Amino acid sequence: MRAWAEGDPPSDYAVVWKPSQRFLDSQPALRAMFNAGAGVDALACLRLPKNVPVIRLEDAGMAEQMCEYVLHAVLHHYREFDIYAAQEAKRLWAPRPPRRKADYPVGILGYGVLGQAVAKSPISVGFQVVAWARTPRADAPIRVYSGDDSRVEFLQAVRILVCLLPLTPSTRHVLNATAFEALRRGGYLINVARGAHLDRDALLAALDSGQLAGATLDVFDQEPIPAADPIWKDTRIRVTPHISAATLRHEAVEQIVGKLRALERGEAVTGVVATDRGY
Ligand code: OXD
Repeated sequence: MRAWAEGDPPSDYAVVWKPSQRFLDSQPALRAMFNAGAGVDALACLRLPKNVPVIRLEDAGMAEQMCEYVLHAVLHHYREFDIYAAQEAKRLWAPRPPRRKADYPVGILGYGVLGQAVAKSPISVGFQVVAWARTPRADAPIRVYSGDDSRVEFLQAVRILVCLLPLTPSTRHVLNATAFEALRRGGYLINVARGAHLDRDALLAALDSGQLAGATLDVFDQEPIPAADPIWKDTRIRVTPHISAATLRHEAVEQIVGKLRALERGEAVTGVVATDRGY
């Protein structure tokens, strides 16, 4: 195994993260390519070697981190910790009336490996959770709305919306004015997928009108966010630097090695990207 350098002989397998076209063009003998993350959207604009399976990471330690991040964001909003932090800064002792979890149903947009794991954590502390997926999930333990026709119905059932969709041409700007309008009033957005899922102007308009009460964003169109971006100062939006679920070296290597061995034995592996679908 080696770190690729220009002029190296072709490899049988590659582990990539946002590879260059130059690298791909220099690999005529690949048997499979492993993506060192869950999202494969960075590959979409590249010319990939033909008939070479692209295999993405599945969980590999990301689900647990995602659960922690989302549960923290849900509770932070629900328990109004931003308001208490502002009160503390003013030495203000002012308990607020308790909220009811029944008024804060959580919706998971995207019910893949990570979505299914993340759905469990708000349930464990008493929230109602529903999900939306492209295809029906008959055996899911929660209600899963499926297909484009049911997306508005799903959003109408939700106050806290968590985006975990893969980024494809059909999910770009899926977090838009129509989606925010459909949520229960005073909704809350948590985006841990990709910045391009979000129509930022629509988010700001929904925050201004009160349709949304706030947002926690971990992903952005441009990362890092430029220092001059007004989002840093918008107290309605909590910003983190794409840390909701990092690729963990040990877990990722273990998964890739396991799949590589399976491929060498001629066995099928999971996590193979359907390039027509984009994830
Ligand atoms: C991923 C990511 O796709 O880290 O794994 O965003």
